[in-house]
Amino acid sequence: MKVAVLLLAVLTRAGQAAETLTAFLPSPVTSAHGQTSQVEFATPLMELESGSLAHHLPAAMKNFRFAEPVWVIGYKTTILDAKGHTPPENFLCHTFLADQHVTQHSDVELKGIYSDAFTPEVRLPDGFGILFQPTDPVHWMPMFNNRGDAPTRVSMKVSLTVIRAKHITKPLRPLYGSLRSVQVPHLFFVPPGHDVRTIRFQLPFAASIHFLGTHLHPYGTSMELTNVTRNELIWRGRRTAGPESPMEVFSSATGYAVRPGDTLEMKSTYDNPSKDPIDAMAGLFFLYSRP
Ligand SMILES: [Cu+2]
Repeated sequence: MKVAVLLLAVLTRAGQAAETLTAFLPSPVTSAHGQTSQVEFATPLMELESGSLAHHLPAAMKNFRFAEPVWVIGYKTTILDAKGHTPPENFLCHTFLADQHVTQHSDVELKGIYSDAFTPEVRLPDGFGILFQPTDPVHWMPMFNNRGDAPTRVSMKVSLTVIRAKHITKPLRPLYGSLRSVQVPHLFFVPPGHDVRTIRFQLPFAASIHFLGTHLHPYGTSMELTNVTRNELIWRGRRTAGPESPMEVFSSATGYAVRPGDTLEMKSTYDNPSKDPIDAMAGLFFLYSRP
């Protein structure tokens, strides 16, 4: 295998710098669908003031394109301190990598992937990928939280697992994404005690859901998705252990088929053990295939 060096070629377009990702590192991930590669990038060290929530600074975002067609099959984010170590506190809110700025409240379909503090790594079900063409703009949006009393400096690093289209040996099925929050604006505050919020919506197309990942803040305990029309619980995601432990994800090669017109209900649960309101977000990131 040819060892490539990660190279960010800077193209000048209309006076603005746009990056083209042109090179790929060898990846330890194996796939029956072809040789995998790794693409890595990071923010600079970002200054986070005490109390900053869902903090997204323009200097941390990236806009780029892939130099060739790639299938994204995995996405991992890591937070590093100024010395390059993983800090004990949790400064990751959530991130999106998509062909557009990801909005929280629309029926917009996107090509993209996400991560958050309790789902820092997403691996697609086997046989599926998110296809990015060289013509697709790619926007990376990292968001930080600093709930501590002191300012801090951290960076966010991304490792994407991709299969370059020219390395595909067995076809992958494309997945498309959508994001729903229980409310807009998506940052809210939960009073002390038990807090349940629901929202109902329809998907405007027939789809099979293959992946569901949650975005919660500390003390969020579960997210549920129900097909109200069919009176079926699609999935309930909980913590894998205590209050700050990773969240479960829904990942299925078979998928859950949604018919046009089916009404879905999303439900979030928080348990705030303190005497004060706590910051919260509650959403589901969907990845689905079209029939
Ligand atoms: Cu958040």
